[in-house]
Amino acid sequence: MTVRFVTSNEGKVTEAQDYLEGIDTVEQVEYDYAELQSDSLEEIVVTGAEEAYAALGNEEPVLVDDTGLFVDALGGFPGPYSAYVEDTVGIERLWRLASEEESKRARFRTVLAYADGERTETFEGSVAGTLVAPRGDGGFGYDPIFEYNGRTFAEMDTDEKNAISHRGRALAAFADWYAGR
Ligand code: ITT
Ligand code: NA
Repeated sequence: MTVRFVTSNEGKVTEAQDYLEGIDTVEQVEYDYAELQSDSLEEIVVTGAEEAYAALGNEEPVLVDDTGLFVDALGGFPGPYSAYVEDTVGIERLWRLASEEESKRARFRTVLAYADGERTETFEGSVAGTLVAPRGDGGFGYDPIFEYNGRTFAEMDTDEKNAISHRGRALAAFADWYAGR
């Protein structure tokens, strides 16, 4: 069996493949499910996974991931709008905005939805860290401005990031459930 990871983001797939090695194979599938405009990552992934499963046909199960960066001092912004903010404003300018705040605390949160036509299950993970000026060239997205224990996620390799990250934790919960289902 293969899990079809429905995403346009290769970085997510690399992390899932690394994490699920020995459990199952992960294949990237690009399908543009209608991304619900919602404040809830759960709602977005559940709707997306069910729509993608129905559209892609009754084969292997699908996985959808929605992730956000929530900056404490900015009331959780950009949160569910993180992709839009990265595309428009960019991470450097988000850092500049956050740098004016006393607290640089932020949290990544991922919700994964698995759908196989019979059931839909969600798994989540989050990690708290500190925003810093961009450093490192690994990872993707906001990784260069997110520091955890003295290093940014962009300064870690995939294994190191997976061991502590929002997505790593969500993938761990998923893998546990998937192996025992
Ligand atoms: P799909 O919706 O096609 O899966 P996406 O990149 O649009 O891909 P999200 O909406 O979940 O995915 O991502 C929200 C934003 O957060 C987007 O700008 C990503 O680059 C970024 N992001 C997601 N996971 C991240 C991670 O682990 N580290 C840093 N940035 C991340
Ligand atoms: Na997205």
